[in-house]
Amino acid sequence: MREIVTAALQLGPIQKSDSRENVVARMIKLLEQAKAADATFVVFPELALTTFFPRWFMEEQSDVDQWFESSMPGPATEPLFACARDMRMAMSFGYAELTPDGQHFNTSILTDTSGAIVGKYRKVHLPGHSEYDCERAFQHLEKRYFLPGDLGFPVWRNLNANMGMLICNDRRWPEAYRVLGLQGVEMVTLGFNTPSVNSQMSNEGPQDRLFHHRLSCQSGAYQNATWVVAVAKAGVEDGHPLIGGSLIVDPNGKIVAETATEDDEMIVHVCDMDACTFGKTTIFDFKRHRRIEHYGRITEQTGAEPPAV
Ligand code: CDT
Repeated sequence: MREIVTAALQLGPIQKSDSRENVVARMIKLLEQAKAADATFVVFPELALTTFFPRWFMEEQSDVDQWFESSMPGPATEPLFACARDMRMAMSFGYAELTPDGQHFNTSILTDTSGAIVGKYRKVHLPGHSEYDCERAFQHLEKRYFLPGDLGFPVWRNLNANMGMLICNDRRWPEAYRVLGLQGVEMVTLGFNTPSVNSQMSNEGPQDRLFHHRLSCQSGAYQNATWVVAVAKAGVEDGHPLIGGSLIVDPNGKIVAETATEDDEMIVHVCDMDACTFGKTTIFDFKRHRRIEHYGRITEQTGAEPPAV
């Protein structure tokens, strides 16, 4: 058995006025709870250090850049790294990354138990729009503030397991999981900020949103025989509700733990990486069963092309 005691550390809402220092203090408190539960691996949400700022339309680049980190760790996040290092805990969390040459990404990192950053992923599937949209009940401006990720979907060896990261909207795309699956991934971490209502369809509420979220995580886990740890930033941020429903999903696609609140909350599970072996060597033994000669459209075509009527 290759067991990793894994904690999903959900964050409740972060308001625009909350400082990074305040958020990091909350993250450290959760880290301590996870340590008390014997966890050696913890997962925090997407854009964990700030409010979900892409809901706000900004024109001035200086207003945008205040939400980004130009170093990791930086002055505000160093105490989090120090705490994780002292407690010998590996972690993954998301933040807005500003590179030295001025590029903006929605990023997640993976650390080992010494606090070293061993993996970085930049969100590939950016939902929403890039200009103010008065037809929507609220804005979702990820396409305005971020570039699409340029690092692909890598998998790293960490804690004696094959680990990969996705970020929020990526979980809705089976291609993203499959690229990780093709590298033998055993643990997929993903943070999310998912509004509780659809800004373009007012009758799609929290129950539908949670259904689609669970469906996406459970199918990704099952079809690639991997653990999936999906962690929310939840609750009401400056009047805008986000779903909770942080999950740990096993390689059979079953939910083994789920949060019950929309606040800071920990769920923990002993995840055995060897539980991935059965699926990977039977029904999802890719080498034996995949038929790539028929999958060309997946990489040759972006939009749907129905037959002529
Ligand atoms: N953060 C993020 O990717 N949220 C999206 C909202 C989609 S609606 C524009 C999600 O897929 O949950």
